[in-house]
Amino acid sequence: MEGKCDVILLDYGFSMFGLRARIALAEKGVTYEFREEDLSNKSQLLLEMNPVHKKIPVLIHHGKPVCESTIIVQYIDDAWHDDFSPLLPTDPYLRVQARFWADFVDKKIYEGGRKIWKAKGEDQELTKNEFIDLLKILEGQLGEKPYLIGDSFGYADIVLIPFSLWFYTLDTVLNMTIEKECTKLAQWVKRCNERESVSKTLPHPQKYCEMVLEREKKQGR
Ligand code: GS8
Repeated sequence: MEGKCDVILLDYGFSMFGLRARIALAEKGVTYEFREEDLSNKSQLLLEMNPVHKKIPVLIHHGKPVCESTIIVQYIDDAWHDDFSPLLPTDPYLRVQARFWADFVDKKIYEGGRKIWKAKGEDQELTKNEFIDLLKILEGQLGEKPYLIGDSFGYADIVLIPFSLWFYTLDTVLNMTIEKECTKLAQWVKRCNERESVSKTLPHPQKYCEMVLEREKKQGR
């Protein structure tokens, strides 16, 4: 039996990346200690455990650090391996498919969303359309499947689902119509939220949206 102190998660607020680790830990039923970092005054522990990137999330297991959210989720799947709740499929081709789509989320969805917030005026309209196009690509991958890689919720879904908070926020604050235009994705979000690991970890989208607005106000945007 592992004690709570054997597993520590260094995290911050509702970071998209930290949420991935939290959902994976919940899927595996792992008890852990959650340590909130102050990113403007990082703890010595964070600097020691992630000297390369100095970023959250960091999972510390038996005193040893695992960094980078996608790697953390894969580690959680290996370290708490069982036959009932694998996050990655066993079939080698499906495994790489899961990794491919997780990589797509990191490279395209994350960057696409950030671009919208940074852009202004006409440029912003362009970035919004580009983002919808990216979401349509994800819908193509979903097809008629319940989850991104098949019948079960797993790695690629965990990597993507925190970004559903952005969808609601973009629709509300920047008058986008993601939910209306991407109905398949909206259904997938609903399906994921039926899992306790997701619904108990993600904040309510409205609450997240209010936090984003608060942050924007503070930054004078
Ligand atoms: C990204 C982590 C990250 O950006 C991952 O874990 O997947 N590729 C990494 N973490 C941010 C907080 S979330 O926006 C962070 O720790 N920033 C602190 C800093 O940059 O100093």
